[in-house]
Amino acid sequence: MRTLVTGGAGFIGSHLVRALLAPEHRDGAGVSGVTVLDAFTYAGDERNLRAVRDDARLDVVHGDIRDASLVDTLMARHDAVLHLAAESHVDRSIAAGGEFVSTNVLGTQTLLEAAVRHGVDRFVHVSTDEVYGSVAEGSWTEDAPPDPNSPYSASKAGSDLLALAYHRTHGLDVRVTRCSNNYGPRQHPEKVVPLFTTRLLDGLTVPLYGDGRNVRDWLHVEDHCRALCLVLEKGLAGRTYNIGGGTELTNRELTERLLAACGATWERVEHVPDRKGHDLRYSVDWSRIRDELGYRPLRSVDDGLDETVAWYRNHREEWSR
Ligand code: NAD
Ligand code: TDX
Repeated sequence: MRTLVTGGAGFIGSHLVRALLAPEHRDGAGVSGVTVLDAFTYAGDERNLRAVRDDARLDVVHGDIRDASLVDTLMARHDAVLHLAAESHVDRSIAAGGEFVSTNVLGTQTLLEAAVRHGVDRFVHVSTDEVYGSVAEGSWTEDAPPDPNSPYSASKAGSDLLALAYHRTHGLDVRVTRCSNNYGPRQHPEKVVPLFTTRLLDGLTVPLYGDGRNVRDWLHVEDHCRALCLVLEKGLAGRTYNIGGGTELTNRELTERLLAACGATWERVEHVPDRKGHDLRYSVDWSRIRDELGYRPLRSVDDGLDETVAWYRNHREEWSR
């Protein structure tokens, strides 16, 4: 199976490409080769693919998912699509939403049209838990209606619903995943874990939004990628899978752990005005992917965060920009 990974030079995409090319996936997922399609925006980085760039089974195409002609040519040569390319940062979407609608909605629709035209076997659309909006108590199941609050999550909800509509209308084998917050090596330093880590390592202060009581479910990126491989291999057409099972932390708790891992104290925390429309808590019920596909997360947040901080400490050449 020749697989097209959009956004494969980004944070999660580059971990996924490594996972797909790993020996245990050669037979299991039947992946014979991987093509990365990535526009190399500010978030895409050649360095993220350094470990696999000499692998003959990998082809990297610099291009835009909104380029219908390029997408059509590529789709004709692939059996499966893992679609991760997106504008991904909430704060940027609050500052300017245009690229989010253009890339996340129109880009996804361009890929779906081409996938139908070429009879692609499987299309995994990588969505997010943010499409459900905030939940004060309990956890969203896949049946909860989307109720997004930020321009980012609204654009992801649009693309998520389009993907499911292409299954219902055209019979395309679409599988949608909605994952919680990822952390791990090679994440862009705009996101809170690498932002705080790199600033602490540089002796700077870190900006904690509002009262710091917002809650996120933190999942190691390798657990997310294992779940995506399972959905590609064993998922069902038209089905949505929540992916979670990390550890829920308030931003204050997360900050506490990062301060400890970097040998710093609360004096380095700057309390700044809250993010507009800041969602209080995201939480997904991930029993479907556990019961149907046998997924469970393997990484504990304690070890995972410590390892992640150690990675940033030891790999300055990979994140200094
Ligand atoms: P990222 O910002 O690190 O990477 C996005 C990649 O997409 C980059 O390599 C970028 O160059 C590429 N890209 C952007 N616009 C493009 C375009 N028009 N054409 C082609 N390529 C383009 O994002 P990430 O954190 O790795 O997230 C990947 C996907 O997973 C996104 O769809 C995101 O919504 C979803 N997701 C992320 C998280 C998380 O915690 N980071 C959680 C759940 C879901
Ligand atoms: O400087 C900061 N200070 C701060 O307090 C930043 C950048 C963030 N925060 C807070 C806001 C959030 O409550 O930390 C929390 C996490 O923020 P982000 O890292 O920006 O992630 P989030 O907004 O939760 O969205 C992430 O998870 C879901 C990804 O960026 C999305 O792509 C994914 O879909």
